[in-house]
Amino acid sequence: MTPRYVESLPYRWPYDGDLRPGNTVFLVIDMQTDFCGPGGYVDQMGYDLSLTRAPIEPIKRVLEATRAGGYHVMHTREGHRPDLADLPANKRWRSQQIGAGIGDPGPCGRILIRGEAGWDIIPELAPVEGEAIIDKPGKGSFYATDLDMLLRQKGIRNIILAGITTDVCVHTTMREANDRGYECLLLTDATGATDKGNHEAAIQMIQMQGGVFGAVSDSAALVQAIRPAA
Ligand code: C5J
Repeated sequence: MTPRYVESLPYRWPYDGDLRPGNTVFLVIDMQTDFCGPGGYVDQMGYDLSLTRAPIEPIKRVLEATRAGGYHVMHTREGHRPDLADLPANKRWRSQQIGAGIGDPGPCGRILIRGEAGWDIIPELAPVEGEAIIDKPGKGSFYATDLDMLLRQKGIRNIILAGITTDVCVHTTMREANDRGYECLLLTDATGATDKGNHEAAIQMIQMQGGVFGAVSDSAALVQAIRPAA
């Protein structure tokens, strides 16, 4: 095997240079209208949508490169059943406190409910044929989903993470993946949070202890690393 690395911090990723289309997935987390579109959950809470929309263009570029290179691509969506059977009472109560009750009607349909307009992935980043979509009720993409099973069935060991929000669903997923032995890379410009300081802190945390959950890089370095040799 010829080793292949992405320039990243605090180490060149992946740790052993085993970066191939067959063992690597680009995982795009929760790029749903509810998190980055007008009238969605994040908008209803009053946060600055430009922060959660910033990763759209970098994600597009990485999608183009990973699809062209034959890498695995998967997407996640956070959301709940229409009868709210999978919505913990405390999660619902907390969302109501900030004026965006999960399950309540909003401009994009019922907030964070499966099947509603606000819950779906934004058209710019729509999955294409063959790309798995993981529907999850929580922040982490492994909890109460079949993601781990799909990854193991496909022989995937490396996970490149993008999406929103850096400090919540992306970080929780990276931590879950790291504990399961996956080799993780977070792309800083292909992620975004509802607060700039929290985005930066989440990136900083990963770089402690020699890469406590993996490594961080950006979309340009990733595209460069997987570009076919001329
Ligand atoms: C949140 C997410 N922040 N996708 N979800 O509730 O990060």
